[in-house]
Amino acid sequence: MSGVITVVAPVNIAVIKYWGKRDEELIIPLNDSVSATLDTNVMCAKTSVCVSPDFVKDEIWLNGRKESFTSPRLQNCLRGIKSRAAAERSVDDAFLSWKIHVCSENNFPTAAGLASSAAGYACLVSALAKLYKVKSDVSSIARLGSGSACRSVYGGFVHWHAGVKPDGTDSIATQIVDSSHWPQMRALILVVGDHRKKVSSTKGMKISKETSELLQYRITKCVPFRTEAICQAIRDKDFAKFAEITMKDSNQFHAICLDSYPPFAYLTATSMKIIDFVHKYNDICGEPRVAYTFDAGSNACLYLLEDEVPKVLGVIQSLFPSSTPDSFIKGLPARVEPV
Ligand code: 2P0
Repeated sequence: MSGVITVVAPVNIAVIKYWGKRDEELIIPLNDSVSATLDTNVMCAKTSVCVSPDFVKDEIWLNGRKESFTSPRLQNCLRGIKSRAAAERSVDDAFLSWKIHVCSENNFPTAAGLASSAAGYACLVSALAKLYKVKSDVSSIARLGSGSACRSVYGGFVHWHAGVKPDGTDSIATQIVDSSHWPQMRALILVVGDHRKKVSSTKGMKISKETSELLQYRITKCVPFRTEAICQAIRDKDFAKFAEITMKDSNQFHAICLDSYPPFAYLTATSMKIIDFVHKYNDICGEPRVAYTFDAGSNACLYLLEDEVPKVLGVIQSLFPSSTPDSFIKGLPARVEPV
């Protein structure tokens, strides 16, 4: 049996959202996106892999439950890594032919808009890359598992380039800056609900692509400029600019969900209360000090600088008296690291 390889990978939270696919099967997006990868010890997936000539079939356990290995996304990731390993001649043919056992777990709710698939597939592909000694960039392989997973392969702030090639080989993630670049940056996740979302991201993107005129406007007229501007704001550590673009992009993504036909909504009354609070807080400060962003779920991610955290937490606790320490998850940009 090979040694057991264990890797942890954190979630990433997009500030320029990925929404819509150019190619459904290869998971190639319609637009570029930008995210921050959170700290490994707050919200992460942990995956162990090993191969053996004694294993009779490929098997996977997710959060302690045995699952089917037949998922095309899972198969594509394994095939992608193995063919890369064969091209790089990093392991011998016998090793490549052995069956694999995978064991993966999350330390946060699955499928509630908390980017569980991003961390899960980034972790799986990073673990496989280590097992098969693949040295080249594997973000395009993580992408085959779940689009946003390609961004969790790197730490710090990350840019996923949509690419133009039909085979998706240029649809890869690159690091904008590493986690040491903006050490004051914090992400605060406000857990509004951990129920499973009604419309999956995959299904929602498909409906939006087919029906939303706003989506067409967004990918041509907004995202290219916003992406360039937010990358610059990150390099310049210009929080006000970063916050404005982040909030506008989240709002536009949720507007597209409503512009889809039939429409769907991920934001709840509590999410809207958080949006109102952030704008009032920023108005009182006279400049953006906090930015909200919401993925395909009701949970908020607030980006803010370290100094602001105690003040913001105090106001949130008074606005939501029933909140407990478990309602908050604090993180900061970090790297993917093997344990
Ligand atoms: C993002 N989301 O950029 C956006 C914002 C949700 C809203 O990436 O179909 O789970 O597996 O590629 O990656 C969620 O989409 O979807 C997502 P698939 P994925 O983070």
